[in-house]
Amino acid sequence: MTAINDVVDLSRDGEIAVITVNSPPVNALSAPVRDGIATGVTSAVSDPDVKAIVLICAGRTFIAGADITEFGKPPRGTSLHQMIDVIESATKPVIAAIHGTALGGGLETALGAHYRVAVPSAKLGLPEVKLGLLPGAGGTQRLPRVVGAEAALKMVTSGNPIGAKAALDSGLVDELVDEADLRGGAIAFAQKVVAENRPLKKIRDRSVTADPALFAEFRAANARKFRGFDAPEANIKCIEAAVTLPFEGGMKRERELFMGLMTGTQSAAQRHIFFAERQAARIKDLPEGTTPRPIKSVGVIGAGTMGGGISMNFLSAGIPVTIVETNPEALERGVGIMRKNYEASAAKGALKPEAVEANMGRLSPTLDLEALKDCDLIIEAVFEDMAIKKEIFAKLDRIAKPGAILASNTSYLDVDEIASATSRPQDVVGLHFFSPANVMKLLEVVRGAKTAPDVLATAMGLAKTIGKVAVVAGVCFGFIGNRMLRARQDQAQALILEGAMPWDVDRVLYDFGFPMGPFQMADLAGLDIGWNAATSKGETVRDRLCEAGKRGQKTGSGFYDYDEKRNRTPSKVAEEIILAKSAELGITRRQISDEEILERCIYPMINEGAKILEEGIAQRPSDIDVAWIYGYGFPVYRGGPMFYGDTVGLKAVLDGLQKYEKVHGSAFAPATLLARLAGEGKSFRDLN
Ligand code: 3H9
Repeated sequence: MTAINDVVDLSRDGEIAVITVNSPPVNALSAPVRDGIATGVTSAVSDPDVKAIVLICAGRTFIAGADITEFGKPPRGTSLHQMIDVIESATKPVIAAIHGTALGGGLETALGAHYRVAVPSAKLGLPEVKLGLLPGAGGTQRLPRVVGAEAALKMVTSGNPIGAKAALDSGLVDELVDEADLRGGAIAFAQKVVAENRPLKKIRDRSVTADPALFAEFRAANARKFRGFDAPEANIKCIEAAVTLPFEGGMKRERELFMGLMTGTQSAAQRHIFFAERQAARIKDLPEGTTPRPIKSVGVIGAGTMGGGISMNFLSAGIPVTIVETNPEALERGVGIMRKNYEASAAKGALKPEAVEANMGRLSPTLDLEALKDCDLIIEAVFEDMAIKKEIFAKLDRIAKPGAILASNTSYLDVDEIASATSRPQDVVGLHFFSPANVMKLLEVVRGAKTAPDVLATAMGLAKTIGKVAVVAGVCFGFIGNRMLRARQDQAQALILEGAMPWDVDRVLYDFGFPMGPFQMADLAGLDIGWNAATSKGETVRDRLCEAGKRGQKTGSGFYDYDEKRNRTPSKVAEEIILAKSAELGITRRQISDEEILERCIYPMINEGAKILEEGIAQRPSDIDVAWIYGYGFPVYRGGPMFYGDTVGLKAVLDGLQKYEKVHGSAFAPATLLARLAGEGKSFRDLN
């Protein structure tokens, strides 16, 4: 074996040269990897004893893409295009041997090869769209030439990989080889190619056609999903180019569109989130070598919407759950809803039919809290009431086995006070799931003053097991997400009393990229959350809507009126209530611009985020971004509130806050940290 450089080796197996990339963790195409592959191929081609070349990777995966950390830096070494050209124009067959994930530039590399073999568990995809990009090394031109324009459109715009079997069926992979022996299988395949004197198949020489209507139909069918994003449209244009232009023309178009995305703010935001999400899993002051506690069984208290959704996460991950309720009807209802949710997923094809019973079979419903005595983790998901929570935790302290983790799903309450009801505050942690808990990806892990390091490590590991993105938060009212949400809600309420209408505020935030505005969200959640008919004083617009029986979508009206199909129209009654309330408060209503609506909703959130950082509630600005993207639908192409603040410029945010502070007072008083960073010409990203 010859080492070409630190990350690429060249070896021989009879007449077959084997180029092995070994660049952990994911064999990304850094400059040394590109140089090494190009040199390896060139040297194998010039070796008269070599008849074919296998390109394979060591470690957990085939090449998982371009090296994202190189983006935005000056180019070094062999470019990806040059490297793929060397492979494709090799005069001896090159066979890519794929395991793990061949993604992005990795799949583009494999598409440059003349043949591809894969193990059955391999996955192949072009995920660039998820980074706000498009496959910029020929992927958009070569993929459709193999799998057809329609399948290519789906792959590049969703970014989702396909399995090896589907890749074989579509011609993307030529042969599946034994899972346990990729190298042996690839070499045997190469020998076959040589023995049969198979041609050097260059994908670039193929052509692809498509019904011209395909593209318009595809755009129309996905308009909602692609709303606000630049990358899907650029990807579609590239596939269009593949069917309308010769290969070189298509490559040129791909390059232009790639550069447009690469230099834009959306891709910068989406790449920020890629790394932020991974960064969030790291707890800064966790002692090295902290071992998580094993979690083999989970108890959930409360079979309501949250308790049911939380349970589903563990059941789906193969972890048995004991769910406890106080009355049989509520238990039966809760369990029934979980089953229905699983059945709905199976009907949509998102879940294998047999998984419904397998998942439900792991659930033990009970009315007896004592049944939790053997659980490794117990999550309380009852009503937001401190007295009730403390009573439950005192009971758990008596029931739970030593070392069990006791968690609360509280969204606002003081986790330290809850922990004080037990004799083991070190085992208590907040696990704040977001509704619907089986769907939303965020998990806020609330760290109490006494929470043990191994409890935190367990929570972070468990989040990964159940497919969540975890963000650590300290104890304060509303933690990271809801505390910032409140800053926005306060402004939304103020704006409708000053002159805007709920539908104006909703439209501005929808256009910004949120899936819905605050009033639509309130109608969806139910206006009567936290409202009490007996004690209502009709102080807020919301109180009055509730008093008028308008409690949101479930009653057919709230801020909006809803028809049977849940189409909404602005509510006249809501409008009258708002106008009356403004008059009572002596407010002369005025025209409020969209710009003001946006700034007054978003800047206080950024400011609150700065306070959260100052107080050490969040570890880093990027954690706040992750929380808002995965828990509240902040548009990922804006990178989260803190990244957005950086994009606008902290000086501009500070100026905006000061301008509104003069008129509206202390709600806009700038955080010290924000003022300091703005004064120093810095950004939040300098703190990450
Ligand atoms: C592209 O290819 C552009 C081209 O079309 C054209 C250019 C001209 N680069 O996710 P994990 C790091 S765009 C650099 O925890 P997993 C990651 O940050 C690229 N680093 O593991 C992490 O580092 P750390 C298209 C990368 O097993 C570590 O590897 N490709 C890259 O859960 C482990 O990652 C993609 O978008 C990279 N490309 O999942 C694929 N990828 O340990 C992106 C990962 O310091 N990657 N790292 O935190 C993935 O989807 C997942 O990482 C993968 C493994 C599925 C591969």
